[in-house]
Amino acid sequence: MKKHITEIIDVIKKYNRFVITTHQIPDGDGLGCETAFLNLLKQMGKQVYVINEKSLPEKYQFLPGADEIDTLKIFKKKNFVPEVSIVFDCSGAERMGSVSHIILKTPIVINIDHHIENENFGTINWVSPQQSSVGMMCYFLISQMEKMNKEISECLYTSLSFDTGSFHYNLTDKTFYVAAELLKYGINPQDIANKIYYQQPLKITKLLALILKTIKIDQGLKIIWAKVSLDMYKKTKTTEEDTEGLIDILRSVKEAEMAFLMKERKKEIKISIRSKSMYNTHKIAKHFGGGGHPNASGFSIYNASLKKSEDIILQFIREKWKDLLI
Ligand SMILES: [Mn+2]
Repeated sequence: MKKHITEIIDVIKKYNRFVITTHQIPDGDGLGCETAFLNLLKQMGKQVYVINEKSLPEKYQFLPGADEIDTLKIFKKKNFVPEVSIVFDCSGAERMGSVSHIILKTPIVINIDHHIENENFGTINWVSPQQSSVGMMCYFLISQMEKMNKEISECLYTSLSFDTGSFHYNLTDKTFYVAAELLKYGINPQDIANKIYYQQPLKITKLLALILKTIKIDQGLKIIWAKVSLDMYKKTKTTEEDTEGLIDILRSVKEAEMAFLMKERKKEIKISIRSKSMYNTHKIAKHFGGGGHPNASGFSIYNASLKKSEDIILQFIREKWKDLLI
C-alpha cells in the first residue's frame, strides 16, 4: 500500500492537468472519491475535471464540488488535454462507459479500486480488496499528503457510509478508525446520512411500488427477487440510476438471506445481488462474468428477456446453492 501511495503522490505533485472518473452509473463511493480528489487537486492549484457517463443522482448534489461534475458531452466542448487520469471503483475499463476513450488516452492512468477482479488497466494500479470502500484508500492517501479538510472529509465519509450500507456491512476496525478520523474535521454524520438515505424524490417511491409488485421468494433457499422493466421507468419518469439502494429493501426481508434485483436495459438485463451472512454473492456474479464483493455484486445477461434471465439465474442458484454458502 505504501509503495502505491508514494507513487501516486509523486504523480499528483509532478503533473498539472487531471481528469477523474468512476463507473458509468456513479454511486456514493465513486462520487465521494471523485469530489474528494476534485477538492484536493484544486486546493493544490491543479487543473481538474470530473467526467461521468451518467448525470449526478440528485441526492448527491450536496457533495462539495458536485456542481462541477461534467457529463461527457459537456467535457468534450472544453478542449482540455489531460496528462493524468484517475479512475475510482472500476474493476475494468469498460465499466467507465464511453468516458474510457478519454481516460485511456492520457499518458498516465491511475486506477484506484477495491474489487478483487480488477483488471489492472492503469499505468499505476492500486487495488486493495480488503478495503470496504475506495473512500478508505483515498483517506490514507490524502492524509499522508496532509491535505485533509472538512470538504474532503465530507466526500470520503459519504464513500464509507455508502459502501458499508450505512455502516451495516464490510466493516473492520479500520473502517471505524477512518470514520473517527474523518469526524475530526467537523463534519456532521447524521446530516450526511439524512442526505444520502432520506432525500429520495417521490417518483422513486412510486417506482419502488411497481417493483414490489413483482416480488417472488424461494422460502427454502431464502432468496427474494424482483424485476424492473423499461416500462416502469417510463411510467414513473425515472431511470436506472434511481434504483440505487432499492435492493436493500429486498434484503431487509426477514425470510430472505439473499436478494437480487433484475433491471431491464436495451438488449441487457443488469442484475444486482445482495446477501446477509449465508451466501457469497460474488460467486454468482463471477459465474455470469460480473464482479463485486461477498455481500454485494452485480452482473449482466445479454439478449435475454427479464423472464428468461430470471429462469437462468434461479436454475444456477438452485443447482449450486451449496457452493455459494459463505
Ligand atoms: Mn466501491
